[in-house]
Amino acid sequence: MTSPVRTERKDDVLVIISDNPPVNALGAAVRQGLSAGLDEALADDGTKAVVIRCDGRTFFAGADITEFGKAPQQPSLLDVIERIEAFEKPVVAAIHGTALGGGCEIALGCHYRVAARSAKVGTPEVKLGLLPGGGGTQRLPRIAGVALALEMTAKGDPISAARAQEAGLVDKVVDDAALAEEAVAFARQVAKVRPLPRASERDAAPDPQAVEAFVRANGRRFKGFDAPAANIACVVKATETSFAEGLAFERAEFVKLLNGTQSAAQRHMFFAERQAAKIDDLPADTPLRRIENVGILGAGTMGGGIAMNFLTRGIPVTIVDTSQEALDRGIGVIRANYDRSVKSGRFTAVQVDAIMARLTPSLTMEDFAQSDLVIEAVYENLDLKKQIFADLGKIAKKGAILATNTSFLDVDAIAEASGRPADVVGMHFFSPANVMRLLEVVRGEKTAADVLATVMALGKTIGKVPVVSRVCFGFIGNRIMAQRSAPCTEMLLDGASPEQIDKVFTEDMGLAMGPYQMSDMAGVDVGWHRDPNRIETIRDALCAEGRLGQKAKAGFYDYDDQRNRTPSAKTAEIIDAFRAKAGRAKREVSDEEILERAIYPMINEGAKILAEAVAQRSSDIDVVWVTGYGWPIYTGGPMFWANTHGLDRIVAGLERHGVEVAPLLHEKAQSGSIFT
Ligand code: 3H9
Repeated sequence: MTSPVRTERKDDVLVIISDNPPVNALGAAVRQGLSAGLDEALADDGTKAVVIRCDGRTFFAGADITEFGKAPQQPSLLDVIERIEAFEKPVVAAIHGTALGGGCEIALGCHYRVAARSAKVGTPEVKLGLLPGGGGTQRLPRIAGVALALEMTAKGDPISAARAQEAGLVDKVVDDAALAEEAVAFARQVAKVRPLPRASERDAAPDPQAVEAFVRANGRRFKGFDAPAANIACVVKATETSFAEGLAFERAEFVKLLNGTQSAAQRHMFFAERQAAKIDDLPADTPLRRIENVGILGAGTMGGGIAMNFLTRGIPVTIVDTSQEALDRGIGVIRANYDRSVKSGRFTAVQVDAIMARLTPSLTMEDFAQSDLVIEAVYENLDLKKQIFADLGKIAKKGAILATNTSFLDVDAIAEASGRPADVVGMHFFSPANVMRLLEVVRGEKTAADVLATVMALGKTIGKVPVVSRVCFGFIGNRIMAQRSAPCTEMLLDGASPEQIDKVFTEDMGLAMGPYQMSDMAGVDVGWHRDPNRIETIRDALCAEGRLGQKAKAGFYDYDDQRNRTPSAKTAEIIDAFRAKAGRAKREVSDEEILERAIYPMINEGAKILAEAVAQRSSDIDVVWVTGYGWPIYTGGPMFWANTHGLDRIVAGLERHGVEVAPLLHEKAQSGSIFT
């Protein structure tokens, strides 16, 4: 096998070049190639300095994540980095694209770093539940100081070349096109410098205030995660001990994280998100339709949020609603959202004006005649949607894609009504649609291949994580969510409180919200029949009392003016009354029972969704729940969590509570296999 690493001689400078598409991950062959390149530089007296650079779209994007958990191959990344730093001739990193993780650590091991202006450097290992295990936690604070090292390692966001230069992480920033040449020239300039600057030989100044401020500022963000604390501990260690001891500490912490469930879950999600973009029966080269402008029907919260995704990325939007008032209100909300982004520094006022100029409000669907894609975002009513699609089928130009944002209705029925079902697809956004990353792409019976491929690609363009679902009630996400509502109501009647049930979801399982917190946020009256005299459920009773959720400062919980939540005596009274009416006795409900009755059925439904091929793969279900429903990434989504929790345990729990176990779940539990 030919090596992905080659060398080129530029007079007295040896350039070691990696070409390992797509992202120059530092797999064994690359590490061996780098080592061989150093051998060559060492053996040749004519070589006075070395440059390490990469071909393709990026400098090394990190260790090869697919190698984790497999038998280690020599040389290790740590060995290569140590060897670079100890090298007796100057080694210069020439950085373009993104120098990430192990890639950033290679650069830090080099004596000098030259970066292309558009380059970024970062240590995102924390997002994989890890820490930079190639000496990054020890070299970063030595070069850039504790505060930036904490930001980079424990949060994992990359920084620009300019910022890296300011912090001393990069010695020179050059024009992108001139990088290769400039790096060689720089190497030549420093060829005679001795002693060589080695990060490991510098001291890292302690900065307890920075550590304290950082921990305080990020407590909420890090809640539940193991890796941020380990990253922080390693950076602090760098200020307390020798480099060698710090490195040993880093190694031990890295191995601990690597062998833990959280990192396995986060690495699973890394690949799951990328896998979700692939459609099994669709060739990767399926031609795409051009989407240069978008029509959106409905200027409400959903329509407005959807519009922002396109506007922000330079795609013009025509937004239509039935009344001038609704249109004005919707546009006002969009404007206010962008104005907030100006305040936060994300956009300038001039940029926002340019964004808003791409928005064309209209009162007639006829204005969709030239739209490449029309997304319907009106309220959930099948007859209404069918009528709209019948109209759109006539108004939209040939080749336009017609999408519905329905969250549970029959996309096939809507598609048929249009008279051109091949052009129709579901695009299910999640609220707030300008923020939430999930996009469920609902593939109808007759959705054309190029329509599906276009919408998947467009989803990525607007920064979403698109996941394909077949048509069924609620698709992947809401169908699973629906499973928890009936058992939770039953448990309220048995004696659990809304706060106890929510606690199991949030504190124990790590979800962003429990069912009752979510209900209060969305509005207890969503889908309510609106007759205060018709009280058949606990929800009807809450609504009849005006307890409509956060917006009314009362729902399942009570709220103060700052929306702080407290348990409600009134809600408890309503539940007690329902229990008494049903002639049931109040009893203790354990947290374990809540887990078994509320969470296990969600897994059971996931198994049914897989068996019916509504989802292509179990990891797609995980992506839906992590990106759209607040399932914590560190347990890897419901199906990954189920694997780690034990499928046999889940089957036993379901049976204990009289739930019919999905055949696929049963089969897997019995055969000792897992969802893959
Ligand atoms: C590390 O470095 C540990 C060390 O500190 C210590 C070791 C001792 N490995 O994202 P894309 C694949 S941990 C293997 O769609 P983009 C990816 O799966 C690592 N494969 O492209 C996909 O495959 P496919 C720290 C990788 O342009 C393809 O490349 N580094 C790796 O949107 C294209 O990826 C990171 O965490 C990898 N490291 O974004 C950085 N990276 O085509 C992880 C990517 O089969 N990577 N692949 O689906 C990224 O953040 C993005 O890939 C990047 C490009 C920004 C580079």
